[in-house]
Amino acid sequence: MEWWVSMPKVELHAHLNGSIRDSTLLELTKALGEKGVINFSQVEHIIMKYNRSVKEVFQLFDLIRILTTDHAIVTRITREVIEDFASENVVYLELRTTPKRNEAIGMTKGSYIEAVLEGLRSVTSVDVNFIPHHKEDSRTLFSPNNGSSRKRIYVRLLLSIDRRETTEAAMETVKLALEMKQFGVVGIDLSGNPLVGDWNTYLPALKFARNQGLYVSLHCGEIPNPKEIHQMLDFKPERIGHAICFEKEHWEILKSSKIPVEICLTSNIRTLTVRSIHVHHFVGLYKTKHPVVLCTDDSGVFSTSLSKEYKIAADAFVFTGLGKRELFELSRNAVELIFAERQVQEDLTKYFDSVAKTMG
Ligand code: 6MZ
Repeated sequence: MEWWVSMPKVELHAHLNGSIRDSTLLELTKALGEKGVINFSQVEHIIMKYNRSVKEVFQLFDLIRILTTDHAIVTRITREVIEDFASENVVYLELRTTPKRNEAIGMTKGSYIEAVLEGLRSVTSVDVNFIPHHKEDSRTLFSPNNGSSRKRIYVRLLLSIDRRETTEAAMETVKLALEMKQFGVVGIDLSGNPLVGDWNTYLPALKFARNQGLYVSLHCGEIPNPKEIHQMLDFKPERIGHAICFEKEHWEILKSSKIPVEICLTSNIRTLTVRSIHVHHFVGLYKTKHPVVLCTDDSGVFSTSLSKEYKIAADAFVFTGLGKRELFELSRNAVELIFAERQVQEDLTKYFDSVAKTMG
């Protein structure tokens, strides 16, 4: 097995509905085509297209939203996504998803998340831990006496606020996240089409989330919007995703506030927001020891995997001395950036330490 596959990895920026297996997406599209809900030949090229502008990516997400028509499909997709990440040795996955309401099929934001949880419960091929630890329970997923030889993965959830939503809708999502804390919801993400919406719409809900002890990660700087980037950095989220269209003053604030950045190499190249991997801002951040973590964003939509992202980084940035050992350290350091409770962090740290020893 190649080292980038066998190496334990931490995924902190993965959208559930962007991570659907190609085969499942095609199957769902065909099924709806047969029912006459969509015209398969008209949407096939959207699914199959390789490079997409930001606008086209969000057209694809709208199509995917039509495909996830019922709770059973949400459950299935969740199960498959967990299996896929675990199969490539992702040991901690923070999965984000937008709770959806669809009255026509009796779906509420709450029942959508229930379906996601059902997906987590229904995984049988790998060991999944998604319920936060009780203090008195000392058993951990990676303790040497765990006895399991199967793949093991911690999963925690972030609930996403879509930029199309109103303040009330965003608040509803935060309240749901609070109710679901006991089932492994650790924070809130702000995502969706960066061309729509206004920061001040989401701010009350994000402030409320923070006051109630939820962590916040923001999609920041996917398009040039200097004022919003400034406002987001002023909010001091626990992490940000992307950080692409930053100007000098933004870099300065980011560096001094040390907000960790979730880096999505393939996603940025495929959405044409970064010209070439060789000019990607990852290198500058890495060299200055800014906290960064490699992530997939949408492994289905962009035909990638976390292993591939590590391999791409190793190939593209070899001149910075980024080899197998350095990428292992990058992955290990990501444990510091997770939103799960202390016990999970400690368990993962011990696990990474034990793997480091075998690397010599
Ligand atoms: C912003 C993105 C995104 O929530 O239905 N999403 N938002 N930028 C990106 N980079 C390209 N990739 C995905 O997963 C799909 C949703 O995640 C957000 C979009 O709102 C998309 O509809 P869920 O599970």
